[in-house]
Parts: sequence; C-alpha cells; structure tokens
Amino acid sequence: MKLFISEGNPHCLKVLAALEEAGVQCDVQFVNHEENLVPFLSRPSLPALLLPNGQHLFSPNAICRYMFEVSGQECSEACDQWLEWEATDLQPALLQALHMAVLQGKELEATKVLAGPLSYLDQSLTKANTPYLTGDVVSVADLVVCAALHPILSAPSLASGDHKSVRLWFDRVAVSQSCVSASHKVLQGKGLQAMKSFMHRQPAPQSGQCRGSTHPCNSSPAEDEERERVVSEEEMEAAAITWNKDFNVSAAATERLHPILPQEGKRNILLTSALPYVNNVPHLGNIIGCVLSADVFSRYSRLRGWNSLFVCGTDEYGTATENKAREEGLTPQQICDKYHAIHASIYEWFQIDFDFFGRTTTEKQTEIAQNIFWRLHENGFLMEDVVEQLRCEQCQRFLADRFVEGICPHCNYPDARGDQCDKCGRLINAVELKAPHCKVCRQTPVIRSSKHLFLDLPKLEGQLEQWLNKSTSSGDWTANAKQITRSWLRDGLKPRCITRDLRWGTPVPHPDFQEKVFYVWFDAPIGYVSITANYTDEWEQWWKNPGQVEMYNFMAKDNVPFHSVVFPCSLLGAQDNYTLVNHLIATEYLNYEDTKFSKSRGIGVFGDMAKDTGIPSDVWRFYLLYVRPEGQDSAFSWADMALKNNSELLNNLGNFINRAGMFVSKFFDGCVPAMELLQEDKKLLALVGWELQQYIQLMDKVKIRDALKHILNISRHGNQYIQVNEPWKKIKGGDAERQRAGTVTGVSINVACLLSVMLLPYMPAMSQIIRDQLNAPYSCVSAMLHGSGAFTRVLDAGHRIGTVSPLFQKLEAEQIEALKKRFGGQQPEDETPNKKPQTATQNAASPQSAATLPSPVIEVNAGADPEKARQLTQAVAEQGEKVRALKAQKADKATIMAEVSKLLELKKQLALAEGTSPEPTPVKGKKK
Ligand code: B3M
Ligand code: ZN
Repeated sequence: MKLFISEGNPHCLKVLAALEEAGVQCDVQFVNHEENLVPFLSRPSLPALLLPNGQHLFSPNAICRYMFEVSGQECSEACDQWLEWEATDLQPALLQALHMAVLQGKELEATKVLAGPLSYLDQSLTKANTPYLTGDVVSVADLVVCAALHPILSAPSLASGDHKSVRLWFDRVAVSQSCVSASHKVLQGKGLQAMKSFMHRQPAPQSGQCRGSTHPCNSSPAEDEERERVVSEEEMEAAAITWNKDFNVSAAATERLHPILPQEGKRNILLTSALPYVNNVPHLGNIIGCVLSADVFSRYSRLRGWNSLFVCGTDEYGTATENKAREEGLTPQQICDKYHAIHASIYEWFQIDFDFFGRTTTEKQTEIAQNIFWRLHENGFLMEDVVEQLRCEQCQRFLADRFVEGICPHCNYPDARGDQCDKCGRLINAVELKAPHCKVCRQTPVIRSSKHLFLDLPKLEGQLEQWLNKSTSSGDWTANAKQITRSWLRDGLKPRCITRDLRWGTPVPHPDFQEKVFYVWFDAPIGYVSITANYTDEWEQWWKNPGQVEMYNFMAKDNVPFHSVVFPCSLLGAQDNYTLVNHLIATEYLNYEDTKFSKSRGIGVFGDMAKDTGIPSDVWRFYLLYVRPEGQDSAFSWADMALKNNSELLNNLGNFINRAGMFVSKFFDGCVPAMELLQEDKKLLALVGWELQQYIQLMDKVKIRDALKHILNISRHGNQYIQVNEPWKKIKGGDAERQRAGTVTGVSINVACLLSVMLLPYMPAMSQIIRDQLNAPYSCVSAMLHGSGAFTRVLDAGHRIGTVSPLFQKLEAEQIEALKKRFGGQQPEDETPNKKPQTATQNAASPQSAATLPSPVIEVNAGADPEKARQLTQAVAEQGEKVRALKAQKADKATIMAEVSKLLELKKQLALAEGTSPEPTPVKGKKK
C-alpha cells in the first residue's frame, strides 16, 4: 500500500492522521500537486492511496475509512453521517474560508463563513454530551473533522471563542499524537501559509456555493473586484517567463473531420444534451438547461484540444406528440417533421454547434432499442406484471403519466404529475396519485388492467450502486445530480414499467406485447445511441468503449434520475460493455422575471422569438450563461440583461478591447509595438494569468457561469491598467515615455487576444469578430488553452492588426421596456381577436407563431356549450377592440379599467362555455 500526498494540501492532513491513528503499515510519498497518479482520472487528485490490488482510492474520506477498516475498526452509521456532513457541508465552507484567510488575508470574513457549520458541530456535541462525535471513543469521524478544521482552529488569529463544545472536543482530539504528527508533516510548522501554493491552484470558491454561511449568495462582480488579490514577486516573475515563452504552433486546433471517432492517446469526450421534446417550442430555460450549456462545453473541449463529439436531437415519441397532432390536424410524423425543423432553426440561430442533431423516430432507434430490450430479456432483467392503469373514459384513452395530475402520495403536493412530483422529486406510479384527474378534460379517470413489462431495477441495484460510487467520485457530477440520485437509492429501487398502450412509439418486439410501444423514458435516452449511429456506422467506438471514452450528459435537474438510474440500469443489464455517464451536469431552473415561463399564458421568451428582438445571438448567449442556474435557481430579467449588456459587455469588455485596438491603429500605425516589461506590466500578467487559471479550473469542472466572471475580471484589470498608465498621454512624451505607451499597448492587445479566446465558447461570433479585428491567427486560440493553459505573447511586435471598430451596442431603456411588455404575458390589450384562451395542456405554439400556425382544435367537452362559446368568442374579440381603441385615444384610466374588467369577465365565461378552467388572470399592479 502506498499513500501519495502533497505539501500544504489540507486534504492530506486527515489521511495522514487516520493512517497514524489506525497504525496501518503503508509507505507515504510526497509528490507535486500536479502529479496525476490515478490512471483513469483526467485531473490530479491528491491524496491518493494505491491499494495492494493495484486499485486507487482518491476520496480523502474513503481513504480514512479504509485505514480504519483495515485496522479492524468498523465505521458506524453515525460515523458515516459525520463523514458525509464533512464532505458536503463543512468542506465547501472550509475551502472558502481557507481561500479568504490564506490568499486574501481576510481572517475575519473567514471565521464568518465557518460560523454555520461550527454552530452545527457545537450544538451536536452539546446535545450528545459525549467526549467524541460518535460516543466515548475516538472514531474516524473525529479524526476527519478535526483534521479538516485543524489549520483554521489552530491558527491563533482565527480561533473564535464562540463554540465552547467544539473547543473542548478539538483540544481533546487535536493533541493526539496522530493529529500533531500529521499536521507537522503536511504544514511543516508554517501554519496557514503552508497552504498558499495549494490554494492558488484551487478554483476560487463562490460564496453562493457555501451552504450554511450567512454570506450573500450573489456577490456582484463589483464586490469580487474589491477583493484585490495580493500578487507576489514570484508570481510576477513566473508570469513574465510564461509570457516570453514561444507559443506552441503545433498545438494548433485540429480540423473536425467526419466522422469524429475516439483516438488513441487523446481525451475522448462524448457529449450529450437532453433531447428536447419535439412538440414544443423550447423557451430560454430549456435552452440554457441543456443545448447551450453543452455547446459551451463542447467548444471549450475543442479549445483544450480534447477530441469531442456533441450529439443531440429531438425526442419525438409519446402521447404529447399524438396530442399535438390531434390539435393541429396533422399526423404525428408530420408534427415531428415540422417541429424538428423549428428546433433545428432555433438552435442554429443560437449558434449551437452540434456535431450531429438527429431525432428519435428512426430505424436505428428501433433497431438499437429493440436490441437492448432483447438483451435485457435474455439476461433476466425484465419481468411481466398486470398493471392497473388510468383510463379517461371521456377522452377514450389510457392516460399517459404526464396527462394525469393529482396529489402526491409522498408529500401531498397538490399538483403532482403522474410520473413525478415536482415538489419532492420522487417518481410516482400514476395510479398512486390521490384525487387523480385527466389533465385534458379534468374528469376523474377509471382504473383498468393490462399486462406490461418491467425493468427489474432491484435486481440491478447492486451493480448500479457500485458503478455510481465510482462515477460520482471520479467524475464531475453536479451537487443536485448526486443528491437526487442518492435520494432515489435511499428509497430503494422498484421495478419500472417500460411499455405503454400507445401507438406513437418504438414497437415492443415481443409477440405477447404486440399492441404496445416502449415507454418514452426507456426509449428516449437510447436516442443518444441511435442518433450517434445515424451520424456514423462506427457508433460503437463511442458507445461500447467505456475505457477510452468519457461521457458528459447535460440536462435540467428533473431529468436526473432517468440518466443516473434508469438508463444506466438498462445499459448495465444489457451486458454489452456500454459507455456509461462519467459526468452528469444538471442545472437548476431558470425563471422568467419573477414568475415561471408559461406557454399557455404567453409569458417568457421562447426560442423562436429571441431573434425578433434585434438583440444579437451572442448577447443572448452571454446573458443566459451569465445567469445560468448553476447551483441554484435563477431568473431571466430584462432590466438585468440591459444592465449587464451595458455595464459588462459595453463598458467593461468591449471598451477595453476597443481601446487596446485603437491605440495600436492610432499610435502605432496598426502594428503591435515593441514591449519591455516593467514591474507594473508583470503584475498585470500575473493577475491575468491567475484569472485564466481560475477560468480553466472552473470550466474543466463545467462551472460555466462561474468561469465567465473571470473573463470579465480580466478586462476589468485591463481597463484599470490602461487607466493608470495613460498611453494616450505618454505617446506624446519623450522616448522613454513613448516606449511605455508601446509596452502598455502591446500588453493590452495581447490581453484582448486572450479574451477573444476565452470568450469563444460563450460568444463564438464575437470571438471571431475580435480575432478578425486583431488579425489573430487561429493557432493562438489553442496556444493559450492547450495543456495547463498559459498567457503568452501571441501577437508579437510588428504584427499588423485589422480594422478596429466598436463591438457592442447599448440597450436603451425604452427598447427594453417595450420588449418586457411584449413578452411579459398577454395583457388584455395584446390579445389577438378570435384567439381562444388556452388551457395549460394545449402546449400551443408560442403566441408569436400562433398566428402563422393552424389554430388549435379545441376538443369541446360534455360540460361545454359550443354555440355559446362561439358567441362569446365574438364578444371577447369585440370587447378587446374596444379596449384597444380607448387606449389609443388615451382615455382616462378609470374608463379603460372598467372596460378591461368586462373583457376579463367575458373571457371567464368563454372558458366555462368551452369546458376549460379559466385562465389565471394576471395580477394587477404587478405590471413589469
Ligand atoms: N425530452 C425531457 C425534457 O426535455 C426529455 C429529455 C429526454 S433526454 C433522453 O425535459
Ligand atoms: Zn380526459
């Protein structure tokens, strides 16, 4: 057994302490932070324990646990709980606190960040009233928590006296021989300062990530800026050396050849984005949740020189499509064709650069899904059962899960869907819903039985868990993905029905189930495989190659269990060496202003409307990524979008790049001047280099939103640098002054070039425009991001730049006001005549395109009165006209309001006459 550790790495403290405490025989070797010892990890991870069987452990707590187990001491459940708490609650806060204390010298803030976890620890100790965390003897939990807190609690400047029980406990554990000796070895008596080099390599923690702290969650860039980093002499010298290195032209990006296949010796990345339902126009929340996030990462992968394939496509089967077809008077196939094209054009506008955008209704899908089915069948992972199903007699059909709603049997949430509860996240069997009703007609459905096939998840649970442990610890799974998956497993897996009584689906090939199709959630993820198969016949090189391929799945959080449990079980059960997900990236939800996107209420911006706003695709991308719901829900806001455009893009980023370019063209005839670095310049290089490192570390971990902030930090540094050095004045001075102007300009133009590269994943068109203005070759793109990433002088003295022009446009207040009105939900005056109110289930196309689409056929229900509905439709239209006319005449407010309320009343009656529930009326006075 061999344990690899690095100096000043706080995670190494605990494993050493555990090793000594357990008294296990083991070699210990100090290595560099960068040393990657675990063969299947893409990044170095220390500490790492090499086991006698050649396997590695690299999660610090797993190593500690193992040490204790080897020495014959079992880890109790209470102990496990503390380890879990340490990893998920304490660690994030601790890293943030260390970052503040070690790198920023902000010790007071650091103690504040830890206040939450320390109080929790204090209360637990007080309540338990035992000397140690889990009882009367010291356990692995004590060692781990104590060693984690050791650097902070033993620093005199940080020791807070508030937590008495913690203090007593700490003094008891920390004096033990094992703790003292571990701390001596790792920190070498240098205290917090010993961790400086380690902390520099860590992504700067975002305060929002730190649960349990009283810190504001969304620190603004301005606040970030305030925390001026102290740059050391060594950093400046190192930055200057890097800057002067010849950049490696051979690292030039490789062409994308068709087909892209895994390559020996490369990092091979298979990237998927959740397959959007074909029957809907996606809204901004859908776009940021999957395709846009995946696109950014795909572009970034290529910048890094990784070999990646990005596939996606439309999810086309299922009841929703059948319904849409009925509404529009088309066949399901026609609906799919039509909406597939709509999706494709929206994504094209958003510059989503798929390697292949396919669809699930293909022969390959049938072939592969049926193959997986038969393998599961042969391997004994399917079982038959008679199912009670909900059938709506009114609508004369079995109700697909999403078409029945009711009260959640687990948490009593009143609006649970038949497949899943949005509140507690649990999966539901539709017949378990309390007070179920058909979503289309609101009638109570009846229960009917029918024979179905089930995937035997309990039988696969063991295998699944084993795989999950490895995947979640070696890969990057977002916290929500891990948590949702864990809660699923905690409840124990149950068999999942994979067949449905529908027509529009992949047929079940089994003779006993001829009338049935596969359930969409069994079928859809197989779409990733079949779409790849439609891209290349060599698809198995990606999909049956887990040793060589790393898979990233991007999705919104409600899709997690299907990707972390159900689909992996299908693939594991097929026993065909399938590639399983390594990194599961799930976003939270994006809201619209202070409400939800709602197609039926016409609230929010849908994909097809973004281009009609006149705001460039790049700016849309920028803002969506800036508010990407990463770690917590976030909201799209027009006012904020205008603000970020005007402050960050125009005044910060655009301003800097434009000034740098203007200086070169105006003062130096368009040629990059000679540069001679002074301390001040080196300081900028160090600051920029550090931001670049942060960017790379965050992007490597798919923290897309956090990484973006570091791009903006660079231009902020740049602006400040220009401001302080005033090249426009120096150019008019003597030789020395003119040379200063030259150096500042030359450094700035290179920073601008770096910015264009870092911006590429976010704003591809803008990145190209900047590179055109700088006349920068594509080779400099890869030069700065390949390998460990470095800021080098890619535009050397004498390089001739292109024509410089402003990059961004201001968004004016009036323009934004108008857009906000247009998309803020249908106000009465916006109502198109003859347009019927829509029920929530209709999923009609966006209000914009409604005019161009065949109007939806509303099925008239028993309680409805078609004749009356016709008259009312007419009346609503007339009343709408009247309101509009009054507004145009600028009549007084009271008169208008009176007519508006008549209009609303008419609409309510119309809804009743149509047998649908009335539209929720927009709240008055909340006009945005
Ligand atoms: N179409 C659900 C969704 O878009 C579904 C994803 C399938 S991924 C295989 O939220
Ligand atoms: Zn019904």
